[in-house]
Amino acid sequence: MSKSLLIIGGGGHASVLIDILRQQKREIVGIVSPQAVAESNVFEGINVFLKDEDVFEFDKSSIKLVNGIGPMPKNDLRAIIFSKFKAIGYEFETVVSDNSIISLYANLEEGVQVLPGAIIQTDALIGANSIINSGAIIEHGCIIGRNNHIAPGATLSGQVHTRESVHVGTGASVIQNINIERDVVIGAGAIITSDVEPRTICYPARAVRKVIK
Ligand code: JB2
Repeated sequence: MSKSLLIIGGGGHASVLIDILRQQKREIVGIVSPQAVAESNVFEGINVFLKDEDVFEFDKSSIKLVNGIGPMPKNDLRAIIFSKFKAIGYEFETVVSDNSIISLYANLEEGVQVLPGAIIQTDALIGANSIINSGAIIEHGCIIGRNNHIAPGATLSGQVHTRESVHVGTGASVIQNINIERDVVIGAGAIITSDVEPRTICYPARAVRKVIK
């Protein structure tokens, strides 16, 4: 039987995960959020705990955690939460929307989250604690590192390899066989056609504006 779930974080990303989990009839025992939970009917009726230490009220063997903190460039909180509770012995649930399409021959590591409309093709590997956000496409043979965020609508063509803590922004496109090193941020809408060095920000090309005479 599936274990009950405790959600870490109570913002927009957590609301999307809870919606998926409720549709799958999973039991949610609470949310841990130091700030007030976001205004959304999704959170109605769920117990809220205010401190990360409140997680210890739940036995490691009886629940799984869901990492509801969204990753933001230059903010490691999501990765810190994952490694902190893993080190203590808690497990993280892998959350996969019923409205995503995942090849039978793809592999997802612990704590991966695949949101509605995402497609993950054959032989892709998604590293622990990474998010494949709504409508993103991960083509065949891609290897996605740990703690990545592939934002809504981004497309990674075949055999793209991202290392740890990469953020691919909304609607960005990466052509096939590209290597993206760790801590890279690909800006929303950028088109990547060559390998990217570690700790690089890739800005999208700006449209040149000219008044028509
Ligand atoms: O130390 C903490 C902590 N710090 C902030 N421990 C715990 N347990 N929770 C923490 N939080 C919680 O993170 C706040 O209480 C708040 O509920 C949540 C942050 O919510 P916010 O709506 O600001 O962001 P988000 O993480 O849900 O979503 C971000 O990432 C998504 C992928 C946003 O950028 C979204 O737009 C994006 N879709």
